Amino acid sequence: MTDDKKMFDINEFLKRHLFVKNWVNYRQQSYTKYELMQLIESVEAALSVDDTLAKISPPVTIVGDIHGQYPDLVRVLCNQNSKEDAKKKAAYGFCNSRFVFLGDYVDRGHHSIECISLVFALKVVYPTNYILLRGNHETKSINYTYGFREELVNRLGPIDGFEIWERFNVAFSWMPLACLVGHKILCMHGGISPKLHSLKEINEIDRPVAEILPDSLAQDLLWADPADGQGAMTVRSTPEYVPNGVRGLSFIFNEAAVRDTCKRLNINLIVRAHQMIPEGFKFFADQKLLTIFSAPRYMNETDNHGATLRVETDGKLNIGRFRHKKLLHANSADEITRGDDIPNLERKKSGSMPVKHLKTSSSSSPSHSNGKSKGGEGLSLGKI
Ligand SMILES: [Mn+2]
Repeated sequence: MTDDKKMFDINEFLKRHLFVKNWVNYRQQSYTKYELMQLIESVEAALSVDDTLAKISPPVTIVGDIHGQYPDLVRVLCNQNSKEDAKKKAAYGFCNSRFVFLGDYVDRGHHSIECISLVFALKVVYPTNYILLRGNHETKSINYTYGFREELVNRLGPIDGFEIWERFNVAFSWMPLACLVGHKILCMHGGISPKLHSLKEINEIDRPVAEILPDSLAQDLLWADPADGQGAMTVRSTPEYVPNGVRGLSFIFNEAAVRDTCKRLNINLIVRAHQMIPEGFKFFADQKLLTIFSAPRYMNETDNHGATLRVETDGKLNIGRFRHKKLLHANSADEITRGDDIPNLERKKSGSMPVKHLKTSSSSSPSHSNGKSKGGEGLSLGKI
């Protein structure tokens, strides 16, 4: 047994991902084949415990596309408190909050391995607090092409990199395809489907789903888009679903499809990701569908916000928006994360590991206190 095989410890692995020094010039993690294989094995066991339609109760934070933007992911994880929580000095952060991720952790950005390793480690350490839904980029045919495979091969070599890429895709096949938050909010990566008649049908999709088959319910959950901005497809027009010409597969659905689905499934809101939104979030169909996108300054090309959605216990919704870090704080010093909260590690006394909570008032932080002025005003799902 080599040294690296003796050393793998999931808590240390998690800690090193969250205690990142100097955001601006942060260095990427380095990985061994052995630890990634161990991580994948552990996460498969944790993922398989969730139903294909996972369930979680509020309070919970829902996060959209990440796409390899590691510093932005860490900020999302470490800033999940509202101003009310801060006043009450409530515990917060990645170890005290529940999260639903809507998929697309990998591809596009430069740190797919860090992003997927971090969320996988969180799932292993806090299995009931983290729901990791599958996005269309968590499929082999997509992440072969859009960055993940190339990143693994470049960093781990052609043989090990390719082998680990194959293993990651097996883990992806265990990810749930949708999540029900508090009985009334249905989450998925892409959208709804003409094949979705009851919530039970989602659970009837057996995992592992190695391949997302054409014209399947799974494909629509991962790929469909709302008709917003599609012009010709008016609000009440039929058909409710038309072929998705932009993606070349699945459907575009209209407002009537959203209303009918909510009624049929007895839900109040559908939350999905999958599309870059300049504001970070966008409502559709009389606020019955919400798109959340959590990769600010996507691909370093668009000056978009990121956003996350916080669902409170009483059903109130708060949307937090945040900017890409580099734009606002080009000269910022080290930023401290909650690396001291890793379980089974002795908690450091004050001074030895500084814990400086990020300011919730800053627009660079995904604070949820500003949801009111950004479209969240008066939003409540009531009892959920
Ligand atoms: Mn997507």
